[in-house]
Amino acid sequence: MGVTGTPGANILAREADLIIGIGTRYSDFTTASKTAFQNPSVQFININVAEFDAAKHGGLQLVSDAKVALEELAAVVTGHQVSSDYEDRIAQFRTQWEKEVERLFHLHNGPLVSQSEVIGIVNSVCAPNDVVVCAAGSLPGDLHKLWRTRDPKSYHLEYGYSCMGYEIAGGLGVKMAAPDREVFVMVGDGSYLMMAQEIHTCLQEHCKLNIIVLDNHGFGSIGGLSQACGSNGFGTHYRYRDGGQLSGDFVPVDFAANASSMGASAVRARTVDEIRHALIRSRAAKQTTVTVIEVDESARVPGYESWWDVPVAEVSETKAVRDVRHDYEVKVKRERRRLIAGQYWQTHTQDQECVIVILGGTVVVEWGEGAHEIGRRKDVFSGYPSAVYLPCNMPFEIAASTNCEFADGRVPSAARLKPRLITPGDCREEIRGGGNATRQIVDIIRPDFPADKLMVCEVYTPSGNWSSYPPHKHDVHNPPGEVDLDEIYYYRVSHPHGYAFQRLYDAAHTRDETLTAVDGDLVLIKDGYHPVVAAHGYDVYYLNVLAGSARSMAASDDPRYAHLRRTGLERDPRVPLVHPELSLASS
Ligand SMILES: Cc1ncc(C[n+]2csc(CCOP(=O)(O)OP(=O)(O)O)c2C)c(N)n1
Repeated sequence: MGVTGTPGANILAREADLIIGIGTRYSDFTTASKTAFQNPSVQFININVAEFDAAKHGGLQLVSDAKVALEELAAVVTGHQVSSDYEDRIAQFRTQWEKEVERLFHLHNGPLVSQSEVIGIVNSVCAPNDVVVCAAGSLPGDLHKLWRTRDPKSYHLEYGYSCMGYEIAGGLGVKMAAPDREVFVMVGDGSYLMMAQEIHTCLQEHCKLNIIVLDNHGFGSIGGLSQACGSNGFGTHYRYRDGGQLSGDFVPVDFAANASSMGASAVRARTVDEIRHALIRSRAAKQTTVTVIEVDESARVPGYESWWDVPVAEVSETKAVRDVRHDYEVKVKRERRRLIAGQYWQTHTQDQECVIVILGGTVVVEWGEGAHEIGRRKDVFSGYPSAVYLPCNMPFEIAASTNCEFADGRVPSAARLKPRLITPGDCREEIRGGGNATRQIVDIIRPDFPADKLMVCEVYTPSGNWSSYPPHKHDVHNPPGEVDLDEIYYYRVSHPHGYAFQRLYDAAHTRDETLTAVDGDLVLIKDGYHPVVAAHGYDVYYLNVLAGSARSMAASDDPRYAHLRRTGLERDPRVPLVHPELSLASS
């Protein structure tokens, strides 16, 4: 499953309410960059010999040998049966996938063959206990999807670090460990160019390898990612530099001649039949052979029901990049770090001070001075917050008493201050503005709080009202009038259809843009003015975390709008939107 998984596996993982991880490190591939498990109440049981991996996703940790744990679990679930619909669905996914593999193995791609066709041929030429070895590029993902393993020790893939150059050296190691097995090394042309010289050692040690070089004239996988990021595969082809750009003809590399020069017997094969015959001869040969196959870079094995977090440039003059960035911003929001009732998260403030603001639910926080149960509101719209301030160098644990959500705000700090609990009763309320600029502020960490840099508050803006208004900025250190603070706005909106607009512009009028903020969005303000308005019909909450040149919230208004501070308008009677006592009522 995951980035290199099949559609059925990914759909089932997305919906599953229980994941049993057996020996998995929950890597970026496996978890589709933390987006693979979307069921809001999914739970994890992690069987692993490494505590570090067993703790991932806040899972129930079964630090154990997999076989022992599974035997014990099997006894516990004896008699449990999933529904026949679920079984049928799995069977259907499996049949559909078998068809897809057959399609990819027989693409009849031309004039060059596809990589998937080559994998199909190698798989069919291999005997069940032959070993396939690979490490980096597009091959490992394609092999994960397509290769049909028939013996537990016949699939040797270096997924851990995807280290280019491992392939031939790794194949040599496999052959030394299992001299009776035929070893098929599949290697991209990029990886081959990094470390082909171990062919020489194979000859020296009489270790026979079947090496298959798939030549797509460059870094096909990176080129594909670059294209997916709107960047057109820049610099990923082996092309001559031409007029400043790498846009000339392909640089011809004779891989067969290179391999022959080290004593291997080497052939080039182009068609499906030539490749099959070459591999059959290679398998029967006594010494290392290299089969060089030119493949069509554009005939890629697709991804299925999955996503990989490959960040896209935030600012670009290229429309394609801007379009892909838009899509990226939508998808990256599916990345989840969750804590549901009974789970816990152990972490450390390291070289930062930290505020944990409980957005909803109840947790037990512990930092070495006993356990503290905090959090009484159901969500941000139903009460005042509870929070914890933690200085640098502080290990701490958060255990969820109920399903919960919390914000973790941090800023670099070396100050050795005291941890502190902040209860709803410690928070101070302020109503700012009048008319349709009335909003409610709930201060959590004010400038006079004994923290190093952090300042934190929540702001409730009723539907249709303006907030952070008149527009103000805090980007120069000029106390007491203004100090230089960075600030985040973390938005929650009372309904999934709701939204706010936030205008970001600077005093020099070089930048002026308006963002649409929806539930869960986070906006970072480094400088300039940043007023907000809540769409009619939807109350808007944002959490502000600020830090900068002073423990002060001093800011300067945009002079054009400064007079609006004194309109004399009546307070909007809807404010306060949230009452401290609500937190108790909803506990
Ligand atoms: C030592 C090392 N350097 C860089 C990378 C990043 N990287 C991953 S795949 C790749 C290109 C691989 O090219 P090739 O072997 O031709 O395989 P293809 O992508 O064409 O399938 C690069 C540069 C890596 N995995 N390992």
